[in-house]
Amino acid sequence: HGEPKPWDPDHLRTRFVQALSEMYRTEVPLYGKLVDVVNQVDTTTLQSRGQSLNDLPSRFQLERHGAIRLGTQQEMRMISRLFAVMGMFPVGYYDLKMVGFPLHGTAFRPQTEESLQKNPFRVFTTVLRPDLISSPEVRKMATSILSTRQLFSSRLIELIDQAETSALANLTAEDANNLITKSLKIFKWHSRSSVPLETYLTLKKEHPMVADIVCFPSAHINHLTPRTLDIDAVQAGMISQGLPAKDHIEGPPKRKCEILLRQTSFKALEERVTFAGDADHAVDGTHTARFGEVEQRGAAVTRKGRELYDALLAKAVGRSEKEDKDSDKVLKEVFAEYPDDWEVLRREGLVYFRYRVAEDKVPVAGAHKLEGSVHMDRLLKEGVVTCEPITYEDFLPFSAAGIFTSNLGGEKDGGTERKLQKTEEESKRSRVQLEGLLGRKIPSEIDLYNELQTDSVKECQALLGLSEI
Ligand code: OOG
Ligand code: NI
Repeated sequence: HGEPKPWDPDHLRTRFVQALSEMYRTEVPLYGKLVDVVNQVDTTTLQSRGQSLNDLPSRFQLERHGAIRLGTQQEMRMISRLFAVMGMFPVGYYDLKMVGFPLHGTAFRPQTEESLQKNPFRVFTTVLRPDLISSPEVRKMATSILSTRQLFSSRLIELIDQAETSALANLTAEDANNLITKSLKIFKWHSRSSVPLETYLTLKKEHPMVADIVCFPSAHINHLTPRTLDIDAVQAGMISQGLPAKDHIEGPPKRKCEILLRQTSFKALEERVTFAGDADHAVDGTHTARFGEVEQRGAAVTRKGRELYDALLAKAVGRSEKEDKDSDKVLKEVFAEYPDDWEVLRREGLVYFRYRVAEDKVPVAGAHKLEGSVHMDRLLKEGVVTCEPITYEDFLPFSAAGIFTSNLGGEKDGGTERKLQKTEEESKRSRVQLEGLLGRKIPSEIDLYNELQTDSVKECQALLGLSEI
């Protein structure tokens, strides 16, 4: 093996998330507490399986996602170049207009199975859309303040430039260290606002997100989320340790076969901020933005699986509003309709799977009995091929938006449906805008999972010398 090369994208990404996690631990001590709860819970969970933390695949050791909100197109373009150096590329389009935020964005993450295996760190990255700021004065104020912000130092831009070209070969380990330290500055919290309190309050009145983006010299990371094996236990642990946890886990209910993403969080902190003073003296105030979150990841679902998930979630929300019943209980009842057995989920095409030829079944040249076309069900039954669900690597920020729109969709006059269509078309347009800005298509996450599954079937086919599976 040998030492990883300092400019290996996977290696840079791992170093970066390590550094980011350390920084966030000192900035938000509650994050550190949360990580400790997660480690305790995971250790206990593994003990009950006769395992220890060291038995987890390496990707689990420091699995995180973060979120940042950027102010301008230039910032978005530059961050996409920085993330590419770390082996992270845009996946999935998220139009936050649907939840009333003047933002849209994508998740930067590794795309290949190999990179994901090493470290699946992902950053949910949004950018402000000034066209969605309703007041022309506020829009002007926001864009003018942002126009002078310098998130990226000139040395960092130089390093990114070099990394993108053949000059990469000349970059040293020290340059790599520099890239990490200079990048961290972009995500760092600043308790000193770049604007006077009055400006902050005007922007906040338009939308708290606008103030959060515009009033600070950095694009502070607003949360960093560890992955856990048992989110219900973490939730209980947070409450028993006095962390300000929210009282409800988002996403699907607890199941035998976990799908998609279950998340919970502790509430945003009220932080002291010094605002630029009118005269010589600064003014003290506060800002709430940064919070802690934890997640449990399950299997990636197919389009059909996602449609069923969205439909059941909407049904559950509708019912718990009408019946005024405990929403977790209703969720559990409604999701009884979602198959909870891996083989059923596989056969019904609800979940994506990674197929592999069983180790002892890889045929010695010419010695296998199979020929031509064999059905996957038979290969699995005979133990020639094994399969495991593919992990969901993405986000679900629209669970809430989906619920909202389908509730409206229940109206009989058809007016809402028309409105929704318009939103979808608008969404398509803004997606194309973001793609233009990034200079590349944003693949849908579902297409990527589908490709992974198809490739794994092809791999089995080739190894077994079959013409078709
Ligand atoms: C959106 C963050 C989305 C998640 O876990 O769904 C996200 C925001 O910037 O507020 O991190
Ligand atoms: Ni998050």
